[in-house]
Amino acid sequence: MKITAARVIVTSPGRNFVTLKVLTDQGVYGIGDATLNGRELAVAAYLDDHVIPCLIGRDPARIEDIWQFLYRGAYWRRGPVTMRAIAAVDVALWDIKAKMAGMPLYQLLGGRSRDRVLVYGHANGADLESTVDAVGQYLQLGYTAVRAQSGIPGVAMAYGVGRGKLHYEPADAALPTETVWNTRKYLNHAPQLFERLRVRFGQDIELLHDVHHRLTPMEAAQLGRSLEPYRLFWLEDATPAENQDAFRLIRAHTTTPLAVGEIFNSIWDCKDLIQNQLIDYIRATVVGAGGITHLRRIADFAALYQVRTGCHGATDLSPVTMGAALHFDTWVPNFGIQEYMRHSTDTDAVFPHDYRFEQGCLYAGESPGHGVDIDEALAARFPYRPASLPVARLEDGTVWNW
Ligand code: KDG
Ligand code: MG
Repeated sequence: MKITAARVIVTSPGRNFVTLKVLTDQGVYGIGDATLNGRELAVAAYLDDHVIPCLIGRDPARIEDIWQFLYRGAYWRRGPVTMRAIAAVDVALWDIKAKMAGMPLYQLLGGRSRDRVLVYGHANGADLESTVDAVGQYLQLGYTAVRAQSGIPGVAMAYGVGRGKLHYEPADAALPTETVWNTRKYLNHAPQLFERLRVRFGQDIELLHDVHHRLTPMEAAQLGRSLEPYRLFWLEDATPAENQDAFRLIRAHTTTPLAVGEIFNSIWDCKDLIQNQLIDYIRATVVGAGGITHLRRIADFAALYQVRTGCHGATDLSPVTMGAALHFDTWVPNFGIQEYMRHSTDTDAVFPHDYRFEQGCLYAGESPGHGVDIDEALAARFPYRPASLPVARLEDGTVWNW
């Protein structure tokens, strides 16, 4: 069996996606996601110029060898652009292998570890009351785990507050929108949100919160401690993770569970946090961390330290990533939770898929492969539109972590 061609499809059915389609001499093809929010064309060029020419003529069954070739062979290892390109190839090859075997992907990975995949939705509102209402709407839809983000009085455009009820798209303009951040107001406000949520909805639902890298380690420790009465499922990205030792300080001061890793792209980003048990959930995902082949390695390593998975699943990860992640989640023994931000109806139409939502859980489909395709004719009707993530500044003008 040989790879005969591969092409990159860039489409924007409500937001931008980069998709790789790998074709073979047996008529079977595979699909992989390579979307990198705000930097889509960089990955498309990397695939077109440097990766696809190396794939032609190779045996698509040699997934591990092709992964090593693209990773070690580039000499310049890691990085979001390279690793997303490798992920797209890897997921497309797993798709081909599973289609050739006539099996859903989770069967090839080792079979089911669970019946369904617990997901969390994204509730947000401009103020406390509307955020509490938004959480209520998610519970009515059947969710049992909800991430809550609220607007903060005096902070224009706080992180996580969207313009729609079920969708949140931060990449809102061709050039980055500049937002303003105030840590003091946030630290005063966040506990009030979770106090209200527990009073209104009780103790049995799972609540999550994303700090989105905004705090220093000591501020994060203070927040974790002030949220302890509300028993969060996790507090995410409490401080930037380049300096992983920072999490020692947070850990020393709070029992609130910590999640990190949506911007990680290899096991080397995760290693110290995991082996020093500084986090509880690892957020690395299929598209971000080199595909199924590499994410599996991260998850197995994390299992040694009782760290569980919590794959990133915002809308900038295409349905192809969601499909592949659900097969991964169905198999992985140390599963924690899967993020699930719903895609728009246009996105769902461009990417026909067989996963489905029911009662707060997603179910991987049973069709051979990862169960997600791309309608190329429809995709062509949604051309690429430049869209950048925002930038944050402190009130004095200092650039901060968005
Ligand atoms: O592209 C950036 C988004 O994926 C990110 O802001 C979403 O933090 C996020 C999350 O937890 O889903
Ligand atoms: Mg996040």
